[in-house]
Amino acid sequence: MQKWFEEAKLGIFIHYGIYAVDGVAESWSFYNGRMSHEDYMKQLDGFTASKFDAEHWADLIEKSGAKYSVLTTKHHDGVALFDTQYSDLNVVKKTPAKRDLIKEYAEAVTKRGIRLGMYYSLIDWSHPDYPSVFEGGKVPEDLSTVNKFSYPVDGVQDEATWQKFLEFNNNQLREIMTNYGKVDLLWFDGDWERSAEQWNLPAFKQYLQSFNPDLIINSRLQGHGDYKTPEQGIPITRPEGPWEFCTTINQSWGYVPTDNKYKSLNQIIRMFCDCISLGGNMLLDIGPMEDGTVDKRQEDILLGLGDWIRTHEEA
Ligand code: FUL
Repeated sequence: MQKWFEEAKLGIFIHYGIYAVDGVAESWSFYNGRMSHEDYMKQLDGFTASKFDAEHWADLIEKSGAKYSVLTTKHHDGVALFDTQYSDLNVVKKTPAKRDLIKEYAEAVTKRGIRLGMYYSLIDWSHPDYPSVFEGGKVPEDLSTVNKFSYPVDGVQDEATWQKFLEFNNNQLREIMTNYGKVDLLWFDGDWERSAEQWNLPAFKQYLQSFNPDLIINSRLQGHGDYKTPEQGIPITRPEGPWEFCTTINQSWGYVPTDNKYKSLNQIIRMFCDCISLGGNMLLDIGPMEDGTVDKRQEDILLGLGDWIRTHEEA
C-alpha cells in the first residue's frame, strides 16, 4: 500500500452526473423503477455544467484538509463525464455541457498536489453489451426499468457479447488511465453482478497497473483490490489491513434537493475521529448541482472540517 494513502486520513468523494438535473438518485432511480430509463436519459438535455469550475472544487478539497479526491467518471447509468471514443453516451457529445469535465478536474487537483482518484462503475446499465445478471437467473418481464439490455438467458451468459463488453471496459479505462496525467487511485463499483473469473481477474488488475505501477485500487473488484470500502457505517472493530469509510453528508450521493437530512458538522467530525482512530480514511461525499456549483450546506461542512483539522493538527 502506498504511504500517501495510509497517511491521508481524509478524501473527498464527488458524485456528479446527469442525475443532478432532476435531483434524483444516481442511476438507481431508473433501476429501482422510480422512473423509466427514457425519462432518466432526458436529463442529458439539461446537463449544462455552466458554472463548473474545477479550480473552485480543488480549492474546496484543499481547504477541507483532504489529501485525495475521487470523482465519478461514469456511474451505473453509463454516462461518461469524459470524452470517450468508445461510446457516444458522454457529456461532451450528448449534453449542452460539451466539455470533458474529467480533464478540468484532473488538472485542477493535480496542480495542487491532491492525489487524483477516479470512480468507475463496472456495471453499465445503458450498454447494449451489458446484460444484468438477476438473482436466481430470472429476468423481469418488464425491462423498461432495470437494465433494458438484459434478456432471458436462463442464467447462461452469451460469451461473445460479454467479451465485447470487456473490451469496451478496458478501452474506457485505458482512456482514463492515459489521458489525464497520473491517476493515483481507481475506485471501482458495481462488481457484484459478475464473478472474478468473468471480470478476468487478476489479469484485469495487472492491465490497470501497467499504466501506473503505484496505482491503488479499492476492494470492489471481487476481492482483488488493495483496501476495503465500508459504506455509510464505521466498523465497530478495527478492520484488518488498509480501509476507507465512505459516507454522504446528507443521505444521498448525488444532488437531491429534497434530501434535507444533513449531518451536522459535529457529527461529521465525530465520524472522522472514529474512523481515523481505527486506522481508516474517511471519503466524504459531495453531490454538486447540475451546473457544477456545490450546495452551501455541503461547502460549509467541508470548510468547517478543514478548520477543525488544522486546529487539531497544530495542537
Ligand atoms: C454504491 C453505488 O451503487 C451508489 O450509487 C454509490 O455510488 C455508492 C458510493 O456505491 O455501491
